[in-house]
Amino acid sequence: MSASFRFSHAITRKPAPSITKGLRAIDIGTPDLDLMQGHHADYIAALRRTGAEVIELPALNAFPDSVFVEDTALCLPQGAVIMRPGAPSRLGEAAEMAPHLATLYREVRHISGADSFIEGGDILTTEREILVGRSARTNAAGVAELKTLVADWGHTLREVSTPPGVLHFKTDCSLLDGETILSTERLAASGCFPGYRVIHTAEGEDACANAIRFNDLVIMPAGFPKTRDLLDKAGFKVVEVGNSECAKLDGGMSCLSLRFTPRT
Ligand code: CIR
Repeated sequence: MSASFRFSHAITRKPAPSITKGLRAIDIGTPDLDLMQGHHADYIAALRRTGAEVIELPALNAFPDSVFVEDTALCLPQGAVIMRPGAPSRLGEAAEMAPHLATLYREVRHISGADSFIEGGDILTTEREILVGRSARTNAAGVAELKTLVADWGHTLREVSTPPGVLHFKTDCSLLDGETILSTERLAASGCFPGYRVIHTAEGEDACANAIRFNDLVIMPAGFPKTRDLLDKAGFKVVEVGNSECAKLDGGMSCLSLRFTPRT
């Protein structure tokens, strides 16, 4: 049982030149497209190193944030659910993803309520449950609709909170294995991980909480040596990938892919 971190497939989307207009909470500089493309290629190479098939979708210049494909869907073994992003400029990205998932899954469901908003970055799937953080992008109606949509697939959903000022729930945490979560202290302090083993990001390194466990690897942003050491010592096989450009747009390792094993 490791469906929450062992995957046969990933989907990514190339960054578009319009990435310079991507959403950001604070402007700390314009992302450099060339550098981002290099980091993106390294990220895809790391995913492929695990033996997974990576489907690379073409850039979508009409959607500046479309490289962050995670926000468009939730991929589960039984099927996929297309999200309704809470950022108005990102709503159309979900429709762009739907046909690709329809070729890979027998069943694709949709968050459809006009008042429902939910982004994949707020969803952490573990072996035992789906945690969804309410945030500025994910509201109660979105969470309730997702809960109903996944119930007959056998999934239990638990609503939690994303800390104020934090973009997504997974900005501050990642799944490391069936029972272990990497989390900032500020998120873990909310008590949202009862029964899990929690490894805290090292002091001053909250910005690396968004990592991914993908098959045998933990892929984390480069430049956080104390947390990297903690993960090494805990026995994880860590790969670092540059994230300086995505970080300017509040993006990290999970945002850049959908990870799944489709049941066809
Ligand atoms: C946004 O604000 O929507 C993008 N600039 C960043 C999205 C990051 N996605 C993620 O954490 N899943």
